[in-house]
Amino acid sequence: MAVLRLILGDQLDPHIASLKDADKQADLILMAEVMAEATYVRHHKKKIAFVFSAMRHFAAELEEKGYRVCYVTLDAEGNSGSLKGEAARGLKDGAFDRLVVTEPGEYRLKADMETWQDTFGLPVEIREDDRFICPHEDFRTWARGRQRLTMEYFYREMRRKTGLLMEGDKPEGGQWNYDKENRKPPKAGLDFPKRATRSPDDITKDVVALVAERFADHPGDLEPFGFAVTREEAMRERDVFLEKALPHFGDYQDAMVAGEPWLYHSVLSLYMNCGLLDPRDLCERAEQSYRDGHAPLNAVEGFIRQILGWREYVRGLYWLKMPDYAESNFLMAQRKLPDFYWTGETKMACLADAIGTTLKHAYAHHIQRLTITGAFALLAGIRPSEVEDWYLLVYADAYEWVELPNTHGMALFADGGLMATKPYAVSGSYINKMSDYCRSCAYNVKDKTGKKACPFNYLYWDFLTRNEERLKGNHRLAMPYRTLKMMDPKQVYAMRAEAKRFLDAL
Ligand code: FAD
Ligand code: DLZ
Ligand code: SF4
Repeated sequence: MAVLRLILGDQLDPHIASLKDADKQADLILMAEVMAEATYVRHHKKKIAFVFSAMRHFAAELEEKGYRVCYVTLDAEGNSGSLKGEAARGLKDGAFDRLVVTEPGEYRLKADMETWQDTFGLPVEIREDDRFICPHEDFRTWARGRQRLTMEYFYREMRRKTGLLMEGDKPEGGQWNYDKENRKPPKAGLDFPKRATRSPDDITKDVVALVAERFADHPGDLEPFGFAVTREEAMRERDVFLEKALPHFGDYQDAMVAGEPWLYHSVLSLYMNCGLLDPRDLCERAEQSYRDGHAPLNAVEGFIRQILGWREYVRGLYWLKMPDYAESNFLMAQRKLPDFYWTGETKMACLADAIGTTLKHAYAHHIQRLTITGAFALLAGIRPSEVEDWYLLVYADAYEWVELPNTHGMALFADGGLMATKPYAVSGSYINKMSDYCRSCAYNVKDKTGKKACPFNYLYWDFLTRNEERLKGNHRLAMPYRTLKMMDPKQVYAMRAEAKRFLDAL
């Protein structure tokens, strides 16, 4: 008999596992816009518009390829509001003897799906998502028996397995990792490539109107809406990146410039994560760019490491450690998320820019996420679950498999060091070195105490003092702890008093 095949909003790939053996005549492809997915956190308006528009375009792509598609819009009559409800409606009339779906990227939904078979009284086949380069079993095998799950070793194994940037069994150029060459501060006169602007087509216009009406209370700017929403458009974004930005990607990977959201970053995560671009293909194209002499090795290796290394690694870690992973709170952080995360209204120029960009574009680049919004939340001791919800809802590329390890593990050290070897705690001097933010800030980056002192400075030392018992054994923090010991206790006291005043006023 025929099969009902459910495709989720981040599975927009014609090669997705759930379509592999589809019978175009007999089977039905089900896609549904549902309130449960749009509101389990209050997603940024632009993110919802992106997902819905890309879903609608993908449904049209499938129809063009000859599939029978049932697409349920948010306002369709009878829309039950949940994926389970829509699957149940699809199966109700007895036309199908089986439901096939590709595993979702979030634990909560996977756990829900595992109950469907009992509820429906029909086989529900949940297939592994083979868009990822490292299957679950390979990650489990790699992790087995290791005391530390160091990304760098995982990455080397992935390089060997895929042959990407390899010369026989040796890494291209003799080194596995060129990160040391990828930390240049920004300098005046850098010419960042322009990104494509496109006018929304009728499908996107409809979706934008729908989101404006139904999700008016969600955070973020809905317009102007300029994301690619079809595979073709996403491929154009990819090509612009490979041609114009990739050659400089490495050098300025850690740089931040006020008012410049994209720099030399790819801005492709949202397309990879929803299925419009294939990560493997992207790595191969980046490698080709190096082989053609178009982009240098430090740029291409840096870019491939982010995708083949970090992206695959966080996904492996998420599924290996969930659901307990989300529960840890190693630093016992309990403070509420400050209101300015929702408005960007703060005198701290670095946070105002990173949050402002986020609310405007549903995007911020990695180093803003890690060393500005992430580091502030770490230093201020914000409760991990609140920070995680924020990251999950504000970014167009955010799904829990990738958001949670990055926030919980990398930015907040809430897992006690499973993922990061030390907390990414930064003081003002790091931000000043890697950005031009401090020049236009109301605070003085050189000051550690006093009304004008940069909050990152006293919060940094307060963080180290407050967490000394938990962190002093970390050898990567030996130097700052030595410096702390040598500081005048009166100065430490004054910084801690300043930190308390600041945090109490948040
Ligand atoms: P580029 O700088 O151009 O990097 C190229 C690609 O590498 C990205 O598109 C992405 O696919 C991959 N990549 C780079 N770093 C990472 C990483 N640490 N983990 C996984 N993939 C990576 N990324 C998401 O895709 N979704 C998230 O929800 C997300 N949340 C994050 C939360 C925090 C606190 C931090 C510190 C990082 C988070 N990241 C997340 C990782 C990274 O910041 C984004 O992938 C990146 O900023 C996306 O922009 P880009 O496409 O321009 O990336
Ligand atoms: C993010 C999202 C949103 C906003 N809406 C939908 C939706 O209406 N229908 C759907 O199938 N998927 C949506 N998604 C993506 C899902 O939330 C995503 O598939 C899960 O979080 C698993 O990664
Ligand atoms: Fe941020 Fe401090 Fe620099 Fe201001 S002075 S931009 S708060 S690091």
